[in-house]
Order: sequence, then C-alpha cells, then structure tokens
Amino acid sequence: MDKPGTTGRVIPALDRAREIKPCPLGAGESCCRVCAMGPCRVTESGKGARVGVCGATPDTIAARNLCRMIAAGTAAHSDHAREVVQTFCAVARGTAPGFELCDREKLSRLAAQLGCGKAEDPAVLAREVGKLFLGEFGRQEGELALAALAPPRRLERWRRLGLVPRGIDREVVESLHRTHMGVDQEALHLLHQGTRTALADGWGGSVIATAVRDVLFGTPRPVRSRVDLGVLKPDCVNIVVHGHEPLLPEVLVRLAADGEMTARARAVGAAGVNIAGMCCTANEILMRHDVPVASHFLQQELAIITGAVELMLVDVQCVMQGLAAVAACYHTRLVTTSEKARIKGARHVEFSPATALDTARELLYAAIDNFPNRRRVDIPPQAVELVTGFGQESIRHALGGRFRGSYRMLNENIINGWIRGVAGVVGCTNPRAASGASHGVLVRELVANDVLVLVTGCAALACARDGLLVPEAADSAGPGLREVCEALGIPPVLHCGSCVDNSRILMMAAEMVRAGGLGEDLSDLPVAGCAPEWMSEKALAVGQYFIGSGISVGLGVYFPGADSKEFAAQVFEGLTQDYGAAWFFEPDPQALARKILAHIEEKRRALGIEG
Ligand code: XCC
Ligand code: SF4
Repeated sequence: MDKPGTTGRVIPALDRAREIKPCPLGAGESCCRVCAMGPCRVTESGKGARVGVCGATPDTIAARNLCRMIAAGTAAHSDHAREVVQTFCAVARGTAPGFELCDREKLSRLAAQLGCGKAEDPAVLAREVGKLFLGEFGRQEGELALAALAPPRRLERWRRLGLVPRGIDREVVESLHRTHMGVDQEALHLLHQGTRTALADGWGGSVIATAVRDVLFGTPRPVRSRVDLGVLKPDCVNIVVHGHEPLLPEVLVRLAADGEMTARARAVGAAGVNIAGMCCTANEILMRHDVPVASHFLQQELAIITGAVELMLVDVQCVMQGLAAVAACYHTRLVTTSEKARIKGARHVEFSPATALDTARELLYAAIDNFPNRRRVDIPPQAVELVTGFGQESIRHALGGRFRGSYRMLNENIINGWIRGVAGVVGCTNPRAASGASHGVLVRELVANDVLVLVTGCAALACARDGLLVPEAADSAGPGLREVCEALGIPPVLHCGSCVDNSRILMMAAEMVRAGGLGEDLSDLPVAGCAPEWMSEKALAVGQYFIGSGISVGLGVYFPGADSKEFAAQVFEGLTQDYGAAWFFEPDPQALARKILAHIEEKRRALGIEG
C-alpha cells in the first residue's frame, strides 16, 4: 500500500505498535510535564532524581497524572452526555425533526425517580428531565442529584469522605486545577479528587447518556446480530459508522432502509445499502437495531482495507488519525461529523439536531455515488453470531423468573452457588496486549468457574468475535452457570452496550443490593470489574468510579505510575480502607481471571455463602 508524502507505506495500528516502543518514562515511572521547569522524570530507586525541580515526589506525580487522566476520561463521557441531552431537549422543544421520544415509559419512570413532576405530555416531561440533567453539569454546590441512585450505605460513605460530586463540569475543572503546578501535593488527597471526578462520570454523565439515549432511541432488548469484517457486503454500498455518538447514525440507519435509497443504490449497480458499526457507535445501534458490527477499535483501519467501504463516518473518541492516510489509498470517503472533531484529509459534514435528516440523506447519496469508484474488494469472510441488548431492564426480565420485576432470582442463584459472582469485563482492545485475544482467555476462565460476565465497549466486541455472546457458549460454562443459562436461554456473557453503558452495570449492581441477601453496600457484592486491554483515559475513569462505588477493578497492559511504591500502596491497597475496593494490576489474562475469582470467593466468604 503506497502512500504519497509519507515514508512510503501506510501501516495500520498493529504494525505501528510494533515499530514504536512504548515510552518507559510514561509507563511505570513518574514523569511530570505540568510545568516548564520540567519535564521531570523521577524515580524512587536506582539512578536519577528522587524529586522534581519543584520538589514533587514520585507518588504525588503519579497521583497527579492519574487524576488528570480520570478527568479527561470523565470529560469525554460527560461531554458526549451533554451532546445527547442537548438533542433530547431539542426533541422536547420540537426542533429536531429527525428524532422522537421513543421509550416514553422509561421517560415517566425517570421523571418519577428524579422527582421531575408527573406531566401527562411526554414533551413537557422531557423538558423537565432535560433541564434537570443539564443542571447536573453546571451545578456548583450541593450534591449531584443522580448520586441518590446509589445504595444508601454507599451514599453515606461518600458523604463521610466528601466524595459526593457537586457538578460534573466542576469536578473536571477542579481536577485540572488541583493538578496544576504547585496546588494539591498529597497523593491520597489527589486520588480522592480523582474518585469524586470519576463518580461524576459513573453516576452522572454516563447515567445521563444512557438514560437519554434509551428514551430517544429505545431501551435495548435481547436481539441477535453478527460481528466481524465479514458483515461488510461485497455487492452493497457499505457505510461504517464509527465513534460514540449515535445521534446521526440513528437517523442514517432509518433512512438507509428507505426504498428510495435501495432504488438509488440499484441504479449504480449495488444491491442496496449496508450499514455496519465500529467501536461504541457500533454497540449503540447494535443494541437497539441489531445493525451488524464491523468490529472493535483495532479493526477500524482494516475495514477500509477491505476496499468495500464507500463511506466511513466518524464523530468523537477512539477514531485513529491513521484512518485518513488509509482512506486515501482507497476510494473510501472519510467524513467527520462532530463540531468538536476534524481530521486533516477528511471531509467535514456537521451534525446538528435540527438538520439531521438532511445531513443523513446527503451522506447516503454521497456513499451511493461513490460505489462505482471501487477498485479491488477483499472482505475476510468471518462473521460471528452474537446476542446483545442487556441492561438493567432486560436483565431483570431475563433473570426475573417467577420473581419478575426484581433481581431476587439472580441473588438467589448467587447465594445458592450456581453462580459464584458477576464480573464486568470492559474497555478497549490494545495492540500492546494480545489485541483482543486476552478477552477470550480471561472470559472463558471466568465462565468456566461459574461467573456471570457482563461486557461493554470493545471488550464486548472482542468477546463476540470469540463466539462468547451466544446462548450456545453456555457449553463452556461451569455446571451451575450452564444450568442457569440453559434454563433462561441466555448467553453466559451478556452484552450491556457501549462504554457509557458501564452505568448500566452500576445500576444492576445497585439493583442487586436492593434485592437483598448480598449485603447492604456495593462493596459487599461478589462482583469485580476489569479492563484487560484498556488504552483510553475513559477506561481509567470507569475503573475509578467502580472502585469509588465499592467494586474492585483489575487493569491489564500497564498501570501508570506503578513504579512509585507509595502510590502503588495507595491504589492497590490503601483505597480499600475508604472505598471497600481497590485497583489490582495483572497483564496476564489467565492470572487476571484467577485474581477475579479469588476476589469473588473472598466476598462470598465475607457474606457467609462460600458453599
Ligand atoms: Fe474506545 Fe468506546 Fe475503548 Fe473501544 S472500548 S476503544 S474507549 S470505543 Ni470504550
Ligand atoms: Fe517538574 Fe514539578 Fe514542574 Fe512537574 S511540576 S514538571 S515535577 S518542576
């Protein structure tokens, strides 16, 4: 693949990762670049400085770096949430013609839960809910209203520790302030602020994003679909939607099914229009419309390399700049759609709620018109079945059994030992890890030991490619879990959506506490989280809000700043005292699984249900 103006070849991410070695300064050691007396590289042992020019110690620098990464991750999730709420408000005002309030029942439930009134008119109710949600971003004092969704014990603990987030934006700004040169210089104090910020993501921005999209586009129910590059169709106009905001893709999916588009596609010699998802946009439209998935983060460039993609639409987050160079070697049109994000070499067609229908139509036309420009097409034939669509509502239904309407039956199955516990496996795929392969190894081990696994993000897509998201995968489960899955007809690994949908996992854990029998706080539950192939700062925000909520989290790849012993002692142990949970680090997927299993058994023992 030759590319003019570069070193000669365009190499996708996997090859680039081989060429570029990770910087050792950034990973384990404490590298600080927050002021121009540095950058300072400090170590606790061996050669080199013990403190930075300003006197900052390695643990302070490591905590400061982590806090900044959490703030960035929180900002990403929450700014996405803001975008969705703004569209939601526009729909409520009647100024977004391409959208409607799809799940009105969830809207009423939300309004009741949040004390937003009982208006009969859904538009009025939506305006109230939208106003409350928008208020959560700019709140200056008091408590995030959504923090009240946490179990009372957890909320009490947060209050005692001063961890209840005020406003979402406020926590992000304060984290950036505190990590500026010469402000907060005590590792634990910084970590607490990291937690408060992350909680504003987990119980704030992410809850808002999930709830609002469910109301707008429908609350997911179990559906079947397919994943991998084989979902691209050689005889169709292929459009890949990539990124995180499902707003424009929702309209696009609807419009593509229109007879007019099929007729237009036929006129250029194609059989029709085929839409496939990538990364978390994929998870969104997969969950709600069973739109097939071209796959996870690491496959974005490979989709274009099939030569079969007429148009790739990208919005925000996890979009590799390398796409532009790869697209330039093919006929693929790369289009950026968010006001926030542009890529040199890509065309920009901006999404706005008011004109979404026209924009979607224009993009569909552009894709169809591009079909005759195809050159060689080479689509790998693989595509694997999966079942998706699990959230707190559908899991309550699927696992409800005769106790329909509660999590009682899940808890009963955990108490009687058929299911040992629950693990959330989340996050990205990373060429520094086994590029998606660790998920299969890890999850198979968990499932074989009767742990029910909930997956989101690219971890979910990696598991799907591994064939783990179908009911038949129960064959590889331990005898207890297999029995439960077979009785209910569900897979042992439940796809719960995109990365902001990690909020669904939190809500499910809160429901488990509410259903009784497994303690009174989230930290009592035999539950753990992990992100074996994380790469994005968002994954750290997610991990920190799980931990702040009482659920321990294992990280793969590397743990930033872990060479500082004092910092490591805090994040891997010290936090337990305050939160009842901490991080653990384990890059080997098999060993990570064993650590999660040990953690679950320890929680069971503490609950007195080890049998
Ligand atoms: Fe991005 Fe959400 Fe990671 Fe995938 S999992 S690489 S963050 S798309 Ni969120
Ligand atoms: Fe170095 Fe301190 Fe400046 Fe960081 S803040 S770059 S440790 S002098």
